Amino acid sequence: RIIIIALLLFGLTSEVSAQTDYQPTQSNLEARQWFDEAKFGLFIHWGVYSILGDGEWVMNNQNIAIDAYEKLPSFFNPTEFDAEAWVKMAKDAGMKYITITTRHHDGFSMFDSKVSEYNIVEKTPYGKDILKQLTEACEKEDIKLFLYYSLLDWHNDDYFPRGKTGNGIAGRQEGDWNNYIKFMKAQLTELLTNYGEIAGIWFDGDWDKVNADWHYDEIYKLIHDLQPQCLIGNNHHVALKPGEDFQMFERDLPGENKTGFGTAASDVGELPREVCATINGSWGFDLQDKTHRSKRELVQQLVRASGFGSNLLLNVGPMPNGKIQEEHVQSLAAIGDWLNIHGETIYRSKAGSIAPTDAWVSTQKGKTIHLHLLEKRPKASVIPEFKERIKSVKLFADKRAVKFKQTKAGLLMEIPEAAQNEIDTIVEITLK
Ligand code: JFZ
Repeated sequence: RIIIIALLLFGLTSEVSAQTDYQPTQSNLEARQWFDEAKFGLFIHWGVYSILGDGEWVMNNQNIAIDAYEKLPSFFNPTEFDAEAWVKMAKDAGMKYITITTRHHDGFSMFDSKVSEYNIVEKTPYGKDILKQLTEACEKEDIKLFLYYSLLDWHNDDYFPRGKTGNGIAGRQEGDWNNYIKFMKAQLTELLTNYGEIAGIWFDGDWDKVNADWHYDEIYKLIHDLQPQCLIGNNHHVALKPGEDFQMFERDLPGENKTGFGTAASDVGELPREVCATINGSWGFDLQDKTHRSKRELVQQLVRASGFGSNLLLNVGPMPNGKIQEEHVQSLAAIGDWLNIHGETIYRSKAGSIAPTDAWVSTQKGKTIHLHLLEKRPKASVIPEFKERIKSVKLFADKRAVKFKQTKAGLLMEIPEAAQNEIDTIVEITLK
């Protein structure tokens, strides 16, 4: 009897926080596999904050009162917005999916919502549903669409009590948390009902109220009931919770913690992985940010992510007119050029058996290992602790044979300096 009571108690308590009995459907497992092989996606941070050109946190950072911020939508008129152009840009960059902010922390819905008037159709002179346009363009171009959805909300009265952020924003004094949960469920239902197949929901903001009851059990179940294949991810920087289908790492490689909110190595799970990153220093459009990273850095980040068995979700913050800034368009085109030639070593690969270091990572497909040397090195290269039996070693670029020797020290290779590349020297090792 004691055992039965214990089991009952366990069943009851474990169900309050997550979708504990979650069994992914076949379609979900297939979607996970597709995602795992996709390797590269476009993140889009776009909202009424873009008008101010000071990032997506501007409401919080400038302590803009709710009633003042509410004037912003009346200035949002992206007459240059062209969904197809965005999707084509992503496709030409070698990206397989897009993740767009449907509602960021400012609480403004960038889609047609019947449960909140505070949305793009109701409140902007533009008056059209950009999400609808984007879903149609994605479908046409065979690009999958993920929806970023903020749990944290600086505008909704029912997001109360406030969390770590937004406390300088004048406005609301009280609210009903359960009502807020109900509201999110209603919006997620709209998103998963009115826009065709959605590849995933990308949650963010959990970290604002670490001990809040987000009702993930109901929310995750709702999503999987509406669209079983829909992949759920949550930018909460802790170990995976039941009901989630992939794990995300913000500005950090899996297991790294360079940003201070990275994920501990012990929290890295076995589900598909995704690293998200910016081209300059900002997610939302930032008029003054000139810190655009070079082609070398961006390609290397994609390669490193692959070497950690992870996708890279690379961000652009479109301008208020609907265009994407030229520097970022060019960066994406440059990565696309690189992938056109080297994509075979990235797409559908797994993390390779050669452990990553600062100087290299490896990707692998069956018996073929691609060793990516990310720094030029002396002619003779050593990969320590390499014990597998080798059939051949070649340069990926021209398939020229590489002289190699296997000794106690590891794998010794001779790669002439002239054959080495600034961005990535790829060595193709075929195992016996
Ligand atoms: C979050 C958002 O706040 C940000 O605007 C952007 O959307 C990014 C992709 O995700 O970034 C975070 C995440 C976690 C913390 C801070 C910002 N944190 O733990 O303090």
